[in-house]
Amino acid sequence: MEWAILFVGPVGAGKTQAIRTISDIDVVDTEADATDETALLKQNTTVAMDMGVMLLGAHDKVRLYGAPGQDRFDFMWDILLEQSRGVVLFIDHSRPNPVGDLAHYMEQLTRRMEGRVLPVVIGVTHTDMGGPANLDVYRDFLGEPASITRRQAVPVLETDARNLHDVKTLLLALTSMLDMNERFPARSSAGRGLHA
Ligand SMILES: Nc1nc2c(ncn2[C@@H]2O[C@H](COP(=O)(O)OP(=O)(O)O)[C@@H](O)[C@H]2O)c(=O)[nH]1
Ligand SMILES: [Mg+2]
Repeated sequence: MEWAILFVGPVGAGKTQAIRTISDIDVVDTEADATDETALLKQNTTVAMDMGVMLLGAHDKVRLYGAPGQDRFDFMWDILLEQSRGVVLFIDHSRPNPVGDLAHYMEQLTRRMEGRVLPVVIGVTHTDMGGPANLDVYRDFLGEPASITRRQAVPVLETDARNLHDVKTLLLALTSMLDMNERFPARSSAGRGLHA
């Protein structure tokens, strides 16, 4: 089966890097010179999307999409989200307000998912570059379980996007959640399920 995972998060958080780290094919990217304020942050920025592919076991081919970082490519989000079965949200721990970034992206995801239930995992990057003492600030913000997935907690994992083991661990968390959802589907309405 062929399916997709969407990587989202602030510019510079590590989306492109993570896809490069894990992809089994050469990453298709559409990096171009940034012409606006994001140029101040990075020399190049992802203007449309990145795409990699991860082969999972003998049967699954997982497309890895990196969402564009610039607001004017916002419409891409909905298209990519529509095609994806799960989301990896990268938070750059060293940014001035990483919990604010988490709040922003969770809000965006909740709004755009419009009732669909997609598993989400958080990869906290750049912990080697400063920031809060530990990851509890994110877990405290999310509470348990986070409303975005309704019945699933959102794992928060320290991730260096350059490190294969870290990226694999993050994706393993996500695929385990998908697996659980398939084995134990949510009851679609009260009264059905056990005795249906
Ligand atoms: N120091 C450090 N650098 C990282 C980490 N994760 C990713 N990077 C680097 O951060 C830079 C920006 O990552 P990139 O994938 O282009 O960000 P994107 O805008 O989210 O696609 C790249 O040079 C990455 O190699 C990390 O945990 N620590
Ligand atoms: Mg990028």
